Amino acid sequence: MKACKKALLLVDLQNDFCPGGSLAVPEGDAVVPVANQLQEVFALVVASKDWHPRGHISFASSHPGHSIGEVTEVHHLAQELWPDHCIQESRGAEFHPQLRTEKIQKVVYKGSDPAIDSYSAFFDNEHQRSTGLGEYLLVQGVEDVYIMGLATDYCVKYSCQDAVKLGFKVYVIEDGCRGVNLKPGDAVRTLAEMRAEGVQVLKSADLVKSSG
Ligand code: VGL
Ligand code: ZN
Repeated sequence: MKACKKALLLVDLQNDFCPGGSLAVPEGDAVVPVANQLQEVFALVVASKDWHPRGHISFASSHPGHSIGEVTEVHHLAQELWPDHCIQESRGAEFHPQLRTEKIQKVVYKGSDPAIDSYSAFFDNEHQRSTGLGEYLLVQGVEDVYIMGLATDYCVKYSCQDAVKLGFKVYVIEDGCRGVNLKPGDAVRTLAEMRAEGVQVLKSADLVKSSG
């Protein structure tokens, strides 16, 4: 197998995170063409799917008396409470219909433990269990991971942080991400935080310009 130094990671490009979905990220669908274009310049493309059972711990509906957008505590970790979303096998959990998927070589599923949330594509929020993505990338010889998707301030952020911890060189594609922005400015602040943590912030044009 040929070693592939670079990989593109597409985070949670699912219907529920796009306009019309249950946890719609503003302009979430605007990153789908970016994902399709970037896939052309990567030999290795991987993706994550948020994949929750009904009654998942991250759903406000599982916490009577609490509402969407509140932050509660689960096993001593802060847990944002969300609308029901990305229910396993539902239409909302499917990739956006315009996303090209034929080049995606591995899809990892996260958030399937009913009692633990998983923002990162690599580990659950308690760092108890790996999705297998880190191991997969290492076996492929990957050193550089380029990350984009939804949402900047949650799953993209946690995925970038874990990728750095695992020793990858990490790039985030700014125009390939959109934020939930529970608090105004969250996504912008997240990008600044990531820069400070060693993540390089790029634009998709930096990667595709030479091939046009
Ligand atoms: C996400 C909130 C809840 C994400 C997933 O993909 O950023 N956000 N579950
Ligand atoms: Zn989720």
